[in-house]
Amino acid sequence: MAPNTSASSALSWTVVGRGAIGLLAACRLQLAGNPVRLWLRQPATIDMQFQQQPIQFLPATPPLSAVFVPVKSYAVLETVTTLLPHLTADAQLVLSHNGMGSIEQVLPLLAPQQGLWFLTTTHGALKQADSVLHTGCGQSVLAPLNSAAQAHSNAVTAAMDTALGPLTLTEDIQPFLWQKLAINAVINPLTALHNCHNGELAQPQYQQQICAILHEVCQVAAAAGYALHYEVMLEKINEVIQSTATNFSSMQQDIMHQRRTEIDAINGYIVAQAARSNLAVPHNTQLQQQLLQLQQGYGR
Ligand code: KPL
Repeated sequence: MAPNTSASSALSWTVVGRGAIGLLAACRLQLAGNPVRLWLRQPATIDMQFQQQPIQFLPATPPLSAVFVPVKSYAVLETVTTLLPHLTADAQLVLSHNGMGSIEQVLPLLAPQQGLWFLTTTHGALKQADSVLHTGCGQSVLAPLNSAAQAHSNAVTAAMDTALGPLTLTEDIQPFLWQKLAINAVINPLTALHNCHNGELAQPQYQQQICAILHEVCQVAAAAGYALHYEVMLEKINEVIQSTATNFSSMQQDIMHQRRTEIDAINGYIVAQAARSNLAVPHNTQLQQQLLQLQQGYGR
């Protein structure tokens, strides 16, 4: 998609937090001439390096008109609630995280002219002490989630294309979220439980469990009205295992660093949706329980 730079400069962007994907987006936007500010728990000026260039981010100053919210699924509700009093009447919010379930929580909180978007990305980024590395060149899918978002489509689309493009704009994010959910439901908990690289899951001993998890996800997606083709998804999952073979998944990293994981928005979302449709999902249920136990072991 060709970026519309005049429209993107019409919005002044704030990025929430200092996670790797957020900083990657912030650096790319700022280098393209769109000044970005950071919304941090403790407001601060952040100096960092990106592609051998020094970049400085000033703390965000409300009112905020365009906010990229790349926080973990479990932090979305609290983050948006904190942002609400600081947003302009027609602010645009872009959510981006693994898992599902946040959109329906956030939509009712916004005023009629405030737009909500979701962006799902395959870019990889790694944060180091005072720099961010673009470790995997991916792409992103962006969707407006309400009519107030559609009213600002050009400006938000152009900015997100600069930040995390190449971008596909879609009217319906749900099929993309279900596909990503299927990939994360397999790779994330297995790599976290076995404390391994994504590539390890290509070993024969994991194949039966991968098929069982995916089979359940496909059943639940179908019951929710989104057909996921089992064979196609299995191929996609194997492609991601191959293409990210030497990477650790985000959930493996969360467990490794004793942080809370996104298990409730990934396998937990499957379990909750299955219950609504009276479906049994023993494999996803067991993974959710195992991960919750691991987290509880270190008090998360
Ligand atoms: O999204 C990911 C994650 O780690 O959260 C995958 C696709 C599994 C890549 O590691």
